[in-house]
Amino acid sequence: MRGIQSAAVLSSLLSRFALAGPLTKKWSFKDVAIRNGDFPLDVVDKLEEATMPKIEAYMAKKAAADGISTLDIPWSPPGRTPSNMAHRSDLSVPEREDYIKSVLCLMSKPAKAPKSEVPGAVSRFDDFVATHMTMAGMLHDTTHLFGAHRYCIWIYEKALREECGYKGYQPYMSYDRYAADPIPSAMFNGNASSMGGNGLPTDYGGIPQPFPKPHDKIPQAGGGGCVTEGPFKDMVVSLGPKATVVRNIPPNPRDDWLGANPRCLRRDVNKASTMGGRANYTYSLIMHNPDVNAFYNRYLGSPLKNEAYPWGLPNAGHFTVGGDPGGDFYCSPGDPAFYFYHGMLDWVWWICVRIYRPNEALLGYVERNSYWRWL
Ligand SMILES: *[C@@H]1O[C@H](CO)[C@@H](O)[C@H](O)[C@H]1NC(C)=O
Ligand SMILES: *[C@@H]1O[C@H](CO)[C@@H](O)[C@H](O)[C@H]1NC(C)=O
Ligand SMILES: [Cu+2]
Repeated sequence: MRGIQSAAVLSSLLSRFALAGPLTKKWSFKDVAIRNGDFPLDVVDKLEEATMPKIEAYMAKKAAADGISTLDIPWSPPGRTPSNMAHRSDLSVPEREDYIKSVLCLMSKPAKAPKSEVPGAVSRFDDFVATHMTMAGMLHDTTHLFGAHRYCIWIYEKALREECGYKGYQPYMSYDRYAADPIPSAMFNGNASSMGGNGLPTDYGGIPQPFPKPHDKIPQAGGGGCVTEGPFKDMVVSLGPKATVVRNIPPNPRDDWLGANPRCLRRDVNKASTMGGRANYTYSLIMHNPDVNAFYNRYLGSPLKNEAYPWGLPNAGHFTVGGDPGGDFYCSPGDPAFYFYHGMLDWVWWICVRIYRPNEALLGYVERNSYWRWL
């Protein structure tokens, strides 16, 4: 019982924007904001809407200065215009299944990484894990964090599209919708259109955090063992672990962690983590930290005083699934949920840039051309 108001509107939009040729009408955000009636707009969704006119104003000004129409702004890559960008929506069940099919396809194709360098990569999916593992130092420094992860999402999305026939774009998970109860959600309920279920019960003791007590760990939520339900129950995790948060994972045979170490996907779908990603936390991060140092400190988790869930947004995302490899700083893209929470972080960046640096917001359109929402 999903609440997309009109599936017909959705499919006509999809064919207009993503499948058919460029649209002749001037693009407007209002045309494409498809809403799921089960979820009222949260404060961050409203911020997104409220800041869209800044982009439109910037585009109009730029076009006027160049003496061209908005539709003729030179976009990169060439040929992309606001009118043929893909726009976000909440995906229908068949659309979610198409996405899942393409991820399974990537997992069934041989790796391209040279065997001599990444002997443990069993599939094309693992190439992206190996990239994140080997470039982690650069990907996570302050100046590169957002852009580098946008790139990670974009190259993965490109592989799903070009190598596995996926017609859509990488969806993000809207944190707030999962925060109070992630386990039965459309993302993790373990059915055929979910991103797989929770892990079996284990006792791994929670996830250490660099904060003072009582916030020195994200408490364990009861899982942490192998995922036994949903499309990824038979997935073989091979690379790593390098910095695992779960006990009893055999060490990788190579000291660069890139050897074959076949094992199950483990998760602890964790409400204590997701609660730190509620919309009011995200809103406060965006609106109350206008200088970049404050923003990064808060983003990366300097604890909010008197908050029960003070972990920053990235932790709220990563430890939504946690486990192995999701909870491993280096190997986390080895859980396909990675691209969903990083998609959310990327969306937050897009909103920040629109508020604080609107003339750079176009960069948001360069590498990622859509913000599709899973649900
Ligand atoms: C899986 O769960 C989602 C979300 O609750 C629901 O929309 C969908 O119909 C379910 N699919 C099946 C096959 O039960
Ligand atoms: C978010 O809302 C919750 C529930 O109302 C509240 O306890 C918490 O302090 C709020 N946090 C922020 C950062 O606004
Ligand atoms: Cu990363």
